[in-house]
Amino acid sequence: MGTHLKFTMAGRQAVKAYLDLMSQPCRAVLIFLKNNKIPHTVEHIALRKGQQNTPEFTKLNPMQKVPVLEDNGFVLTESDAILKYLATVYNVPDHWYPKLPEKRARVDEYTAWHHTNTRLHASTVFLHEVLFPLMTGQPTNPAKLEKALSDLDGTLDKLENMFLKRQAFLCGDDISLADLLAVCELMQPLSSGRDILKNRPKLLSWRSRVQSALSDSFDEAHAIVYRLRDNFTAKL
Ligand SMILES: N[C@@H](CCC(=O)N[C@@H](CS)C(=O)NCC(=O)O)C(=O)O
Repeated sequence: MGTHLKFTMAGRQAVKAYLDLMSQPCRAVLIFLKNNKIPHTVEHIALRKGQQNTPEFTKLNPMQKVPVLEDNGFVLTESDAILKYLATVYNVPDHWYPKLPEKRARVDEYTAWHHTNTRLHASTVFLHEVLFPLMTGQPTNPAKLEKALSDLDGTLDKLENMFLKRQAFLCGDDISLADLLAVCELMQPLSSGRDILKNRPKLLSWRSRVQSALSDSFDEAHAIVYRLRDNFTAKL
């Protein structure tokens, strides 16, 4: 560790995050660490090089997935759990993961739903349009993309008509972990130049609010998505 060793004012050692910024949940973790000035170091795990499958990384996370957080020997996987752990251990503003049971339950309600809805459907669009063609050299399968887009539409409807129906952010009047996890997923299809929120004014203004609440850390973490988009659209 040596020069990487850092201590917070409370005497905590800097946490170590294993990340690949092409991964949506990894971006959420990095944005949260930066935004809340939580002392951390980043270990880059390049998924495209299969670095998640090395014996060393497999020992850390037998699931062979990122993100992983290491805090003084305590190893934690799953972005949702990582964010909630960080919010609980560090003195972050309450709006991220409110202590009031009803407010906290609203965040938990969204994050429980998130993985099989927002994450599943936005990432399926990305897989069909960007990742599979890159990996196989085969063009996008239009029928599969169509189905993925239609599933995603159902999720976007629910985000607008349920979560954002009466409030500025997904779980209340201020930004929470829910918005962070959601925005990172909804940005992923932009890698091909596809802005899935284009015709959705309610979600577009939500994204602007989230983006301004996150300030520079949002664009820094998404630089890789913007680069991919620029390369992808230049080829068209
Ligand atoms: N539910 C997990 C998902 C983790 C996950 O699927 N990570 C992907 C990148 S987004 C990964 O590491 N994939 C590598 C692989 O499957 O080989 C979370 O939210 O942290």
